[in-house]
Amino acid sequence: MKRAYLTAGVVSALLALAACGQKTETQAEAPTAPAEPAAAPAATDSMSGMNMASAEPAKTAKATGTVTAVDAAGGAITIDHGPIPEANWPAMTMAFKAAPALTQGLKAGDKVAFDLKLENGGGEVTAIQKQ
Ligand SMILES: [Cu+2]
Repeated sequence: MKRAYLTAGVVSALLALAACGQKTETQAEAPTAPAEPAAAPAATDSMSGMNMASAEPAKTAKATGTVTAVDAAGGAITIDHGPIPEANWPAMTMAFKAAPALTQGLKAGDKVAFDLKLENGGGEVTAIQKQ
């Protein structure tokens, strides 16, 4: 009887240890699981524009430039643009988001005038025409 009692005590102690071990693992995983879905949209966001992160509200601007690349499938156009004071940008070559319908018919070398929606340090072309 005494031995059986001891054995039961050892077994329950081992079970308690095992339960503790499982609990620790679960707790260690818990914080990382919810963090991943939250981090994913942020990473996508910063990749959609240039790495000039800012929390400024959306503004619009008009600019002119020369198309250097069109990525209709990727929804982007790269333009060697003149200064854009609204965005505090000097003249530079950069990629903008652009709906495929807007960039249809445009190709590298085209001189363009375009409207921009500025946000998060990047810009989206909302209208564009050849000059
Ligand atoms: Cu720029």
